[in-house]
This record gives sequence, C-alpha cells and structure tokens, in this order.
Amino acid sequence: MTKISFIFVAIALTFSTSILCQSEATYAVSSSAPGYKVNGKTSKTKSGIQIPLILNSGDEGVDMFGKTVNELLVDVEYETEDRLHVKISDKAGKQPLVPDSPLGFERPRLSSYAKYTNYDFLYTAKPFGFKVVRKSDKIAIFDTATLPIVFEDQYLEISTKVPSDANIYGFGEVTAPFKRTTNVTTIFARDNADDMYRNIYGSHPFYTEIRDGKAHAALLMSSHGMDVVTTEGRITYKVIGGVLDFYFFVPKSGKPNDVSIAYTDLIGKPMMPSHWMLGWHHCRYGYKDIEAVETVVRRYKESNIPLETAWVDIDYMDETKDFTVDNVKFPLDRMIALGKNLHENKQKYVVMVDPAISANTSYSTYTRGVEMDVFIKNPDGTDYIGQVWPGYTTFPDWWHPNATEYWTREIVDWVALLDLDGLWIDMNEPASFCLGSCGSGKVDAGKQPYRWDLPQDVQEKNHADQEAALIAMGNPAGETRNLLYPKYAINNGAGNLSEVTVAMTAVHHGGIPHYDIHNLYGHAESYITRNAMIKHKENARPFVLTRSSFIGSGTHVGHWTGDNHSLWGYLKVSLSTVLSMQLFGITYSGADVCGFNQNTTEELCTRWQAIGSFYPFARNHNAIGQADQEPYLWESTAEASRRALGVRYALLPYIYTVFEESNRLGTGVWRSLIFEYPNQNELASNDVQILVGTDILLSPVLDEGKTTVDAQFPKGIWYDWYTYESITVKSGTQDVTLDAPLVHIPVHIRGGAIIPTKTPKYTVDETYETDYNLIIALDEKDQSTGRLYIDDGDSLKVESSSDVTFTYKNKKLTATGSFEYGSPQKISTITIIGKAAAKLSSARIGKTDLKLEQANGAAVIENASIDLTQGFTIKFK
Ligand SMILES: *[C@@H]1O[C@H](CO)[C@@H](O)[C@H](O)[C@H]1NC(C)=O
Ligand SMILES: *[C@@H]1O[C@H](CO)[C@@H](O)[C@H](O)[C@H]1NC(C)=O
Ligand SMILES: *[C@@H]1O[C@H](CO)[C@@H](O)[C@H](O)[C@H]1NC(C)=O
Ligand SMILES: *[C@@H]1O[C@H](CO)[C@@H](O)[C@H](O)[C@H]1NC(C)=O
Ligand SMILES: *[C@@H]1O[C@H](CO)[C@@H](O)[C@H](O)[C@H]1NC(C)=O
Ligand SMILES: *[C@@H]1O[C@H](CO)[C@@H](O)[C@H](O)[C@H]1NC(C)=O
Ligand SMILES: CC(=O)N[C@H]1CO[C@H](CO)[C@@H](O)[C@@H]1O
Repeated sequence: MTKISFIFVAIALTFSTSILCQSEATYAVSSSAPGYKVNGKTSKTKSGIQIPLILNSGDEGVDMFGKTVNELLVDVEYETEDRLHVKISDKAGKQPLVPDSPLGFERPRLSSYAKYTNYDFLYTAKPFGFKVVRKSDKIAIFDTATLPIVFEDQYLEISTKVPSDANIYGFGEVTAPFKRTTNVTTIFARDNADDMYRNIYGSHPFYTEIRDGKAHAALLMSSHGMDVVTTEGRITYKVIGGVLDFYFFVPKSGKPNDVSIAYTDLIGKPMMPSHWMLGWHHCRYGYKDIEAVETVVRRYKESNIPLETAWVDIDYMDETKDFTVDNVKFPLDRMIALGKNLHENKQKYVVMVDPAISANTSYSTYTRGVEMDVFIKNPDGTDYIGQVWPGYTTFPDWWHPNATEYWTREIVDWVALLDLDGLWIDMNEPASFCLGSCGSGKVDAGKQPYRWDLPQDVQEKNHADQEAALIAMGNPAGETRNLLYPKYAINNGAGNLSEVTVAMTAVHHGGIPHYDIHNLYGHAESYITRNAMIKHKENARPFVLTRSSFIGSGTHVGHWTGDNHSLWGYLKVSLSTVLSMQLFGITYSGADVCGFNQNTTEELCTRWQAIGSFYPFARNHNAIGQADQEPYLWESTAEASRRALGVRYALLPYIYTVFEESNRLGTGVWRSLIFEYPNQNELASNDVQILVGTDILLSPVLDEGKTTVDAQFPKGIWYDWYTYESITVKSGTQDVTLDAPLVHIPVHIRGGAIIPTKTPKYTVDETYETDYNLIIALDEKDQSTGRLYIDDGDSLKVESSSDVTFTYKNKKLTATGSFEYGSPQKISTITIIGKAAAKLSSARIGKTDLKLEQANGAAVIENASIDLTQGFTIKFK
C-alpha cells in the first residue's frame, strides 16, 4: 500500500485577533468561536482518511447564528492526482446535502485513492485546521489555520489565507470586474436586472486563484445561500446550511487552463453547440405582433446583416401562459409559418418558456400538472401559489417523480407544433412577484396587477399582508430551523430570502424545504428541458438557454447574463461576466447586445454590436418600452455589425474548433489574457481585452466618445486581422494604443497560429458550404501550428469527424491527423503572413505547382483546391 500524504501536527494554534478588525459588523468573522479539535483516531477509508472532530470547548458552542453541532467528521478523499475532496459534515448526518442526482450534483463514486497526488493534505489537531499544499513548490493554496471553523445548523464559517491583493477569479454569478477585489459576493439565485456586485441569477461557489504565475482552484459544493467575503489576506465563506463540502484543484503544471480541465473533470464538460448556434441571434421583448418579428427578419436581410436565429419573447403567449399563443397578435398559423419561412432560408427559430404555470382550471398545462400532482407545495400540502407574468401561478417541482414526464410532454408537444430549434428558459431562480406565497387556493383568481403598478401605500400594505401570511404558513413538518429569517442574514440584494421568489418554507417532493435547494431550481429545469429537446429530436444537439444556473449547468445548457442595461458600464462589465462563465464551465454564454433595459444610443449600440459579435453566444436583445435597437437602424451600427460578423463568420471553423476543445477538455472559449499569460501579473486585472481560444485577440472600444484603445500585448508577434500589420513584443508585455474608429473593432492574430477560416455568407449553413481557407501567421522563428476540427455540425452522437493539425516549419506546410469526416472538404485560399512570407515566390504540392502571389504584405495561394481527405505537404520557396 502506498503512503497517504498527510502529516499529523499536534500543535495547538493560537488565533490572532488583531487581523479581525472589520468595519462592517455583518462581515466580521467569528474569532470568538471555539473551533473543533480532533477527537480520537483518524481512520483510513477506501479513498482517503476520516478525522473525527469535537467542539474545542468542552460542550459549549457559542450558537452564533444557529445550533452548534458538537461532533463532526472530516472526510478527506484523494480523488485524483489533481483533485482533493475535503468534506466536513455533522457526524449525525442530518445536515442537508446537495442532492446526489442530475438535478443536484452527481458525485464521483470512488473505491480507491489516487496513488500519486500533486498536493498534500496537512492538518492540526487542536484546534483543528487544515492546509492544502502544492507539492511542487510547497505553497499552501488553502489554509484555514488563522480562524476557527464554525459549524451550526444554519451557519457555517470557514476562512482561508490568501496573499494580499490576491488574483481571485470566479464566485458568482455577479456583475462585477473579473478580478475580485475586497468585497462580499452573495450567492443566492435572484431575479434582478444585473444589480452590480449583488447576487443575481446563478450560483457558482467556485474560484480560481493565480499566484506567482501558478493557478489552483476551490469549489464549495453547496446549494445554500452564502456570503463569500474576499478581503485583504483572506477569503471567508459564511453559509446558511448544509455542510462544508470542498473540492480543490491542483494541476501539476499550474496552468490556468489545466485548472479548468480539472474542474470540469468533476462537474462535467461544457456542451457542444451546433454550427447554427454560433450564428447571430436577434430578439426583443415587446414586438407587438408576429408581423413585427417578420419585419425584423426581412430588414436584417435587406441590410445584409447576418441573422441566423429569430427569437420570440413572452409576447407571443396568450396572457403570458406557456405553450399558448395570442390568437390575435401571434396567431398559431402565422407562428408556424414564421418557423417554416426561417427554415426555408436556412435560419432558426427559438421562443421563451417560463417555469411558472398559470393556476387556471381552463388551461390544460395546469390541469395536467394538478392530475400528476407535480407542483411545489405549501407546508400544509396544498399547491404553493406565487405570481409571475400570467398572474397567480404554480411552480413545477422538478424533484417530483412525475415532473420529468409532465414537463417533457409539454415541451415536446410545443416544440414539435412550432418546429422550434431551441428553447429559452427564463424566470427560473424561480422568480415570483409576491413575498413568499400569494395565498393558498388562488386558482382561477384573476390576473391581479403587478406589484410595481400599484400605489406605494397599497404595495406596502400587500407586502405586510404577505409577510403575515408567510409567517402563518409555518414550517414544513419536522422542521426546527428558522427558514424564513435565518439569524445570519446573507447580503441578499432582495432583502429577506423569500422576497421575489418561492417561500423558503415551501416544500418539494420528499419534504425538502425550498430553503435547501433554492439555488438548484434553474439547473434542474435546465436538465429536464434539455432531455425533453433530445426526446423531440434524438440526434440533434439540444439548444436550451437558461437564466439561472448552478455548478455543472454548462454541460446541458447555455446562459445569457440576464437583464442588463443599455449603459457603457454594462457594455464593459459584460466582458468580465462572460469570462467568469467560462470558469464556471458555461462556455456558451453572452450578454444582451446593445443592452436590455433603458434606451441605447447609436454609438453604444455600434460598439456593443462589434464586441457582441464575438460573444460565444451572440444575440441582440431589448426590453419592452425601450427605444428600438435593431442593428440596421443606424448606418454606423449596421456597418460595424456587417464588419464584425464578417470576421466572426470567417472564423467559424476556428471558433467551432475552440468549442470542440472546450467540450472535450473544459477550457474557455473566451479567455482572459492572464489565463494564457499567467506570469505577466500586469495582465491580472485586464478584463477589457479578450482572447478567443489562444489565437485571436479582441481589443474593443468600451467607452463613450473614444476612437482609440489602450491595449496590452503579451510577448510575441500580433498581426492585425484586417491589414496584417504586426506588433512585435520582445519580452513581458507592451502597451499599444490602437486606432478604432466607430465602425471598427481591433482584432489580432497571434504569430505562431494557423487559423482555419471560411468565406462569410449570410447564414452559417451557407458559410459552411464554402471551402476552408488557412491563415498562417508566422512567429519569430517563422513557424506556426493550428488545428481544425470538422464534423457534421449538429449530431449529438458524432459518427465521423476529422481532426487536422497544420504545421508550418522550414517553409513546409503539413497537414496530419485524422480525416474521417465524409463530405468533401477542400482548402482554397492559403495566406501566409509575417516577414518571411514576403520572400516566398512559389509553392508545390506533390508534383503540382500552386500559384503563389504577393498581395497586401502576405504570400497568397488562391484556388488551391486541396482535398482534406488525407494529409498533405506543401513546399514553399
Ligand atoms: C463592493 O461592492 C459594492 C456594492 O455592494 C460596490 O459599491 C463597491 O464598489 C465594491 N467595492 C469594490 C472595491 O469593488
Ligand atoms: C403521478 O401521476 C399520476 C397520474 O398520472 C398519479 O396517479 C400519481 O399519484 C402521481 N404520482 C405521485 C407520486 O404523485
Ligand atoms: C384562464 O384561461 C382562459 C383561457 O386562456 C382565459 O380566457 C382566462 O382569462 C383565464 N383565467 C384567469 C383567471 O386567468
Ligand atoms: C424582513 O423581515 C423582517 C421580519 O419580518 C422585517 O422586519 C424586515 O422589514 C424584512 N426586510 C425586508 C427588506 O423586507
Ligand atoms: C426611451 O425610448 C422610448 C421609445 O422611443 C421613449 O418613449 C422614452 O421616452 C425613452 N426614455 C428615455 C428615458 O429617454
Ligand atoms: C480563383 O478562382 C476565382 C473564381 O473561380 C477567380 O475569379 C480567380 O481569378 C482565381 N484566382 C486565381 C489566382 O487563379
Ligand atoms: C453600474 C450601473 O450603471 N448601474 C445602473 C443599473 O441600472 C440601474 C437602473 O437603471 C441604475 O440605477 C444603476 O445606476
């Protein structure tokens, strides 16, 4: 048996109180708590060790915000070479866990431990504290030793030491800069229009830290509400339930990308999009009728701005009820015809569906749900009623044994009827407009006004009534915790936990209070909806876009960052929110281009279309009542869109290849510079330039009135996409001011890359019908490499694919790899850029000469017509 790496250090640590000065009492840490000590023998388990703990102060806990749990177990599992699992739980096993299921999180089942690990687990016995140490450089990447652990039924606290000004990325979902600074990040799913720094739709208690050029990461697997305090020298978790279930990711290389790979090894790899999903999407809440949508599709075409997918928001519904249409404004025959027309033009069709179901006995989706008994319950067993767009609603309980069958039928019937290509699932935090319950039995109770439409005094009265009703509803059977008002009030942007959502005391199947699985609701709906889409079309990659997400959602669905605002600040922060999603494994993500709420301006929309054209998921979306923002409305916006989307569509084979890598490995589609150049600490806060994969660098204008960009370029040669002009950085990084007139977005190709492209056409399909082209961008050694992945672009089970590596070296281009993909694929134009390219005058493949010309500072072969059915070599002179 190989040795398990742990060291028993029986030295009591003393806690220094001098570092605990906190200005805001709420965020103070519990230096006064007694902590725990090891209580008896550490035992070996199948996959590691188990350490019993007992309260350090005899039997008196301080009950800071809940009931102290006296006896704990620490299960340490050496899961893989780069992943360590440390779970601190109550010995009695009463604390609720994230359900071990696809609707929660499916844990790996281990029967052995990793024989070699990149980390050591070290602990102290009295008080108990632990460290995770990276073996290669002995750095403690997680170290709880400065503060006592607190473990109460409704309050858990644990802290780790970090260096000052630590490079912390992650913790979300939050609308904030990419690198997290001193602040509190609250994690609790909430419907809110991208309130800066506050909790919004998704829950991801995960972070990556880059320290001295090396990265590691930690996940707290919890579905409970929490505050994460990132402050000078420390991260503190303050969680209102469950257990302390940590995973640490310590790749040997210390490369940030390897952290993403290790994280997604646990939570699942990001979904693989179809070709068409990478096209441009357009949507708006507030199109007044189907004709308005048809007009948009037509005007896009007249303006020659690519449109791949037309979306319809809740406007199409009959009184905003799911799976119905408004017979006057969006009659069914016209809705069906829209889909047919789109498909005839090789375009796609997506509509919105909300989880809340109108409590209306003449609505069959509701009555079927009642028959199958699938809705969330009040503590007394009656259906729980909230309020969403259609008025009083019920909410499917995804954990009910009938829920999957129920929802699948509703989805499949609807998607088949309209011949939809995808679904957009919104309001799944879940959002509800009452405080907790709107009252039992509100069935067929009419469509009451929305809260915000009422006079202030009426709103206040209603709120007070709802609060009283909520308290009167009482706790689920056997529940002793204070679910409505836990003593530790997380910094929830909505106030009390049951505000704008389902009551914490509402009950899911098996008696689970909503309190324990609130953050999983949107994730569970995502999983079931995705499978319903697969049921509809067995072998098409399902398209589901969700608002609320959880650890692992990216395996099933994409995400848009929610209801942002048409403001310059939101344009800027959209880049960091999309970057954070990449870390969470939701690589297919993007923000509403031109902004959702508030009126956009021509300049803002023009700049937003330019960078938005490169979001992994790229869609213009606007809110009801706001100024129109279709990109064809202003000449500058139209021109910027045509140009930027021209680049995106040209890059589709490259972007698709990056997605394939993301799907296989877990790496980001969008990447921050620091993740690719971790040793350049001056890039640590740069969240305004973006790498698509490793080879395409975007430097957008994000400020009003500016026509230049102050950009940072890392070491290497960077070629301007449009002119092939180069910037050479010999070492470190270089600041460069780039020209960026209104319709222009600077795009650079990394020297050393070979980029596969296509000739951009109006739709993705038409673009894919053109031949492949290659851009060979030479590095300082006149070399470069690149990869091209090809499959049919839509099958869930890929039957055949090609995976080609291109290498340029010593004036020779070689293509090697696998060439299984059936349909004929050809390479047409090959463009070589870089100083050495100017000296090339001829090229040969086998015994055939290829015509090579010098044009615009590049050596170009046109109409090469090289079959991609086997490897080849081209020799240049
Ligand atoms: C911290 O969050 C608050 C909002 O809660 C925000 O106003 C402030 O700017 C943030 N501070 C930093 C340093 O990011
Ligand atoms: C599931 O639905 C059926 C009706 O289709 C119902 O008879 C049954 O009670 C439901 N199951 C549960 C667990 O509620
Ligand atoms: C119930 O649905 C029917 C059919 O769509 C509709 O006419 C009616 O107004 C709805 N009733 C309520 C109370 O919302
Ligand atoms: C939260 O609930 C408490 C207790 O009922 C109440 O006093 C307080 O005003 C509520 N807070 C908000 C923001 O509604
Ligand atoms: C926004 O645009 C709408 C529609 O053009 C207009 O009615 C409204 O007054 C504008 N709002 C503001 C704040 O300018
Ligand atoms: C490549 O083919 C196109 C269209 O067939 C033609 O217009 C062009 O002149 C050709 N270029 C070269 C260099 O032969
Ligand atoms: C950062 C920012 O611009 N926040 C704004 C978001 O939108 C709300 C509502 O319009 C404004 O009040 C905030 O200032």
